[in-house]
Amino acid sequence: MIKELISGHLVPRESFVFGFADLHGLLNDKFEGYEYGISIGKRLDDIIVDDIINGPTIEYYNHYKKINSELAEITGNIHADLQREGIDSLPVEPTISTGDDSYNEEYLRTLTVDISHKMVATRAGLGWIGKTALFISTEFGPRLRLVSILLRKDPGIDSFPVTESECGKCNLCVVKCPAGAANGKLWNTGIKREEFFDPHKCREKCGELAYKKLKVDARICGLCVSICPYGKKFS
Ligand code: B12
Repeated sequence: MIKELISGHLVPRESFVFGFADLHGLLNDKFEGYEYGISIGKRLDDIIVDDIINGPTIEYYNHYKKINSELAEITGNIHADLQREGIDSLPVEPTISTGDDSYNEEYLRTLTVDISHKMVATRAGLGWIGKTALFISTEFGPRLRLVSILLRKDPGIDSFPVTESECGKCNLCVVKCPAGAANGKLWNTGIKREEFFDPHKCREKCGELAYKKLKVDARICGLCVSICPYGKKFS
């Protein structure tokens, strides 16, 4: 029943992936009682992503802002439908913005928010984490934006969590990263982000490129998204 309810909001259906995650022991106390999640990913436009191979473009910047609002609207609508069915849920924003209270010193120090959409996605069995810390979906590679909805009750999990990387020896994103943020180590659920990827180096370079190329105050690059062969495979 929940599957049909969600599917009804994902139009066109082929541009989306979704799955259910068991999050026991993975969320902090703020989310007490929420032990499950829905992960939703919306495919990015291939022409726009192919075009950022030499740096961010204004089309990419506008595209990701548009998908963020679309995903926020979709999760809001799913949440409302679930409430009507008596199912308690909590939609999580696609990203944070400068106007957000969580955009504070703690965030700037850790570059970590309360809910990692990538973690919900791996738990939902939708893919793994690549060498530049992107979520690589089995359907669209890293060419997607993610969002999550937390639930108190099991929605009917029918997949297995992914626990390790499938990037193997591929190092294309590591070499292409203009920040030199990754060291090539493979991800698994026991490794911390900082052991294979420096988010501060990435953020600094994203800010630099956004200003230089687009004259905007934003953190945007996307070269790792564009170069990944898993994404290209489907374009
Ligand atoms: C902080 C942040 C950044 C920071 C830091 C990036 C980073 N890689 O950590 C900065 C500003 C640099 C950044 C940049 C970008 N970001 Co950003 N960012 C976020 C944000 C807001 C929070 C992520 C966070 O809290 N990280 C903390 C760490 C600890 O968690 P994590 O990296 O999400 O996931 C780790 C753990 O969860 C763990 N893990 C995964 N599964 C499991 C399972 C278990 C059991 C355990 C224990 C652990 C575990 O492995 C992961 C890697 O170490 C998310 C939105 C969100 N709420 O998730 C978007 C998000 C990660 N960003 C995204 C994107 C697209 C980008 C950019 C490409 C932006 C751009 N347009 O150019 C760049 C490229 C970044 C890159 N190569 O990673 C997408 C990623 C999509 C994808 N395919 O992966 C997200 C999910 C936004 C979205 N709604 O889609 N970002």
